[in-house]
Amino acid sequence: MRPTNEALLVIDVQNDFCPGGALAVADGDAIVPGINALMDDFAAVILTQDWHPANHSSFASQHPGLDPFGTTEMPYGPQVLWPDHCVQGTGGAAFHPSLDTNRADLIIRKGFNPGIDSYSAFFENDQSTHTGLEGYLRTRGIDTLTLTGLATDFCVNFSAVDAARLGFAVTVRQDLCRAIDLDGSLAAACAAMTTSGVNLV
Ligand code: VGL
Ligand code: ZN
Repeated sequence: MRPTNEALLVIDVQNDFCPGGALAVADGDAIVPGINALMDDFAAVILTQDWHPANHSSFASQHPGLDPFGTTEMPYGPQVLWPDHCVQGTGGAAFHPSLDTNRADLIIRKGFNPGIDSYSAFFENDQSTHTGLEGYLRTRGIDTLTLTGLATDFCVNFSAVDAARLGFAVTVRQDLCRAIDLDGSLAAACAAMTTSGVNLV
């Protein structure tokens, strides 16, 4: 068992990011057994859940004439447009049925504000609106994080970079993550994480 200053953060292991889902990540479900096993090493396990209203502005369906996987300009900067996914209360937003959610101390939902996406577990995409996770971790005395989940190049990447920027020691278990890999986004994410001081293993 790891010391109590460490937490395992499991990012968005939800049906819509697994094969058959609305925004399926290749092999996304393959990481579930390894994540479940890793939970046994940690006194603190935290899950995140992408949790969008049906009219979320990151959905291409809300932008007539624009297609999924294109980019648009939002007040807070460029935003990739996605297929409708992880709509609150739907089966697609539910955790993968094999994920051991019983071990979770905290489930943090993100992306619930219709006007702004939230890749990171710490900040919405304006990079200033807090989700509350930082305060939770600090008040529990947690300063060291291991990240796993989906997708490596979006929500894992943004969460890892923000955590490092906030001063947490961060390790990303690449074997327990899978990527969307849109136009080189995986390579760019790995470079960004490394530059930020994230330990990619
Ligand atoms: C994610 C795209 C849109 C993720 C969430 O979990 O990586 N990617 N929403
Ligand atoms: Zn999303």
